[in-house]
Amino acid sequence: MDRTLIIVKPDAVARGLLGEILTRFERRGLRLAAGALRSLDEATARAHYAEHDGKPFFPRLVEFITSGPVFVGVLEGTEDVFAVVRTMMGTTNPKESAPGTIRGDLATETGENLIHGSDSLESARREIALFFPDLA
Ligand code: IDP
Ligand code: MG
Repeated sequence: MDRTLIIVKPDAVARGLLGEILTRFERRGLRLAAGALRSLDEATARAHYAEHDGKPFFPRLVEFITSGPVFVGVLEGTEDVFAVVRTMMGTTNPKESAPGTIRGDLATETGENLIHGSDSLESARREIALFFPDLA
């Protein structure tokens, strides 16, 4: 069974959208294999987003993701679950996200786009190992 990592970002937790977001995945038929509220330290945030190190938005991204509690979870329930989750999230820039997606229904700004989801099976494996080493 494939698994994928989600992070419900500080903006979503602060806005009280954690339940709404998890409900969408559960109603789709996905299950939480693990999950917890956490406050990410800078080293973990930098490791998680290492592919973006050096980009103009990287410092702000690390500052944002460490700015408050996040919910880190592992979803499972179907083959290519990462792709199902990515489709449900919507595009990175919420202004372009389709209605019906999490970002398209609930967000407007790229810097506060509510949710992270692994972008491939390889990314999912790496990210799950970072946050839930017991599951890897
Ligand atoms: P994704 O979250 O849709 O996979 P990525 O390109 O992996 O998008 O970027 C990671 C995160 O970095 C985004 O979700 C967003 O929070 C932030 N980000 C990406 N591009 C920009 C940008 O151009 N300006 C500000 N923040 C950005
Ligand atoms: Mg990404």
